[in-house]
Amino acid sequence: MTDYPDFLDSTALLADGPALRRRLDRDGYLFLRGLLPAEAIRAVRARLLKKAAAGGWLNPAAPIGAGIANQAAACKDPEDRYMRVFRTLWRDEELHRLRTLPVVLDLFSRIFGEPALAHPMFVQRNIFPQAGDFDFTTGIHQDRVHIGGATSYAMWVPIGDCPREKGALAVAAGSHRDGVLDTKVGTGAGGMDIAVPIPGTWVTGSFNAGDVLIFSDVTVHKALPNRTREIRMSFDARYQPASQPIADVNMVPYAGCGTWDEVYATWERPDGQYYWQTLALDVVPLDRSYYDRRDAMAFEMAERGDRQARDAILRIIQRDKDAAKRQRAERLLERLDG
Ligand SMILES: O=C(O)CCC(=O)C(=O)O
Repeated sequence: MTDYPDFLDSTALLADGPALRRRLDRDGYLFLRGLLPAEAIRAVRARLLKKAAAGGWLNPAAPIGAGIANQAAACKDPEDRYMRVFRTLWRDEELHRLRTLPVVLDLFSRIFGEPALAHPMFVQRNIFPQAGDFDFTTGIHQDRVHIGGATSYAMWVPIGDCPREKGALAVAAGSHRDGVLDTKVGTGAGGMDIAVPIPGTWVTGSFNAGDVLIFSDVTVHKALPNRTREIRMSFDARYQPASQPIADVNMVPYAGCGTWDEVYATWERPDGQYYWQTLALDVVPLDRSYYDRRDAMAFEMAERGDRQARDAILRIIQRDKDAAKRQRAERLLERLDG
């Protein structure tokens, strides 16, 4: 995995929207060096590390700035002990502002040839080092089933330098041409894995603070394992032409982080809050058929005691609106963990 070829560097095309668009359509991704100011990334890193340290995630014997994990606290989304600390990081106002910097919105507007919308919802990730009994490496997946709406593009940004061995992202170049692939229950994003051979060619690379990776919602991707002693911090935000439909799930804060009012109550400055409310957006329901299929499979597997279903079961408990389904999932989780 760490010997995958390097990303094709598209930084030289930065000013040329149509050329970026052609490359994105051809390869399914763009790797851009230094798009974001490294200083702004480092400042957010310092803020998040302070919160991570306060939550007990960092080794107290090392300087906070080194970001060395307290492996005894290793945890992952959506576990309670992860969420308790994570929500303080996700709510960080300077983190939110990074994804709507003019340099980012201008880039996507150039690529789309029309004004770009940054989805209000985005993900911030904290990946503890891989250890014998702990692994939080993001599995192989596509985003479309989780994001819905019109075609959207992710921007993946490590919060700090991220060499390959710290768990950089890898994409299967060209895989977007096969559209949405079949899924099965697994330990990948949203408790799903891809069920068919992966098309395309895996590429990856080492990131410096400020470098970004952009990819389409049908480009297959995964993370490399974090083999360092540090927590790998990153965020992934999504963008689309503002005139296109956006699914309702992208309009709310990350699950478990409260309402927008609760998020913004922790901010010191109002700029950047509710920026989407002045836009005439076409908000549509998420196509939930992929989740419905996942849930039916996960229940059936969990009834048989198959622990592969655990992540999907956890997600039902954390996110499903149907109380009866949540209760069934809780009973099954107890049995799986029993
Ligand atoms: O950061 C990761 O580990 C996974 C990122 C990802 O899957 C995404 O950006 O869609």
